[in-house]
Amino acid sequence: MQDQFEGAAPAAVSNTQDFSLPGDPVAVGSRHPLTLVRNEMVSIFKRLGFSVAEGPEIEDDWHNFGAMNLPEDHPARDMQDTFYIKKPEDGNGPTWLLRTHTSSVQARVMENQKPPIRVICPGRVYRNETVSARAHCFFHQVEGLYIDENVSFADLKQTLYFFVQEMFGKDVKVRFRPSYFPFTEPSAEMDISCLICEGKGCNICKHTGWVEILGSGMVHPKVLENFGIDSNKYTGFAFGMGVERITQLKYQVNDLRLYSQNDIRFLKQFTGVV
Ligand code: 2U9
Repeated sequence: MQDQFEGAAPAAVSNTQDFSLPGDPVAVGSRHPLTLVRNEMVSIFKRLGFSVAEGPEIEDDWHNFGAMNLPEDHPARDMQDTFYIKKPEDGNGPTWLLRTHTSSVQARVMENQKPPIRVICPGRVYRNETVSARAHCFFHQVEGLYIDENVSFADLKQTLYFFVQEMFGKDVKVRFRPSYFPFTEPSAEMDISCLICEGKGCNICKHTGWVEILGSGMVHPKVLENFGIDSNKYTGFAFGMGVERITQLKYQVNDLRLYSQNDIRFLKQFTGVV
């Protein structure tokens, strides 16, 4: 049979419809602000040679807590803070939970790769919190891990300084404050000069001129040894930050609930932002 389009006469031209009129407008969607900021964070670290790893949101106790040097009696392990799916007392077998940080992904990377390791792990994490403007039962993190010979705290500082300059501009100032995390020693939190008041003091920075944006430190030797990495030969740094926090500072979003309410009036403000 002859192809009906080949050499076929043109279709009859309708005299009741004007095909030259513009079509009905189609609403154009936009990327979620957390996706935009996550992508930007990932792109900055990729430029520094980090690769991206992802892992499961449902984790076992070892990858989320044990391997990270969180002792049995650490408060984070409490039912109040962690969503348990199955505890050992529920029956035989391992404890299953919703990961409380993406460190569990770095743990899986360390299990499967030898140093040098340079990886960032973006993803959703869960904490058993009452939902409010300032807390949510899930949020998003980007964590990083760099292990090699001769990695120092100076490397950590320079990497994170590069990150904030790319993210917030060259005028941003940084400061490190000593802190404590079971998985890093020494540990430090990093503040940046408040972008809203430029350090003069406002509600966002609680009139200090500084806002905290991340936690970091040198990987605890016990964590390295948990994965058979010789802590006399290798050192490493790690960091973790909340994507919601970075987005709050970049776009002045002051209620965490806005991120998951799907209110089109909120989301459409990001149309056109790539
Ligand atoms: C390995 C070893 C160490 C990841 C780190 C932090 C410090 C930290 C918080 C920031 C705000 C979580 O989103 S938040 O609530 N994170 O302060 N995270 S060091 O340390 C690691 C990770 C993996 C193997």
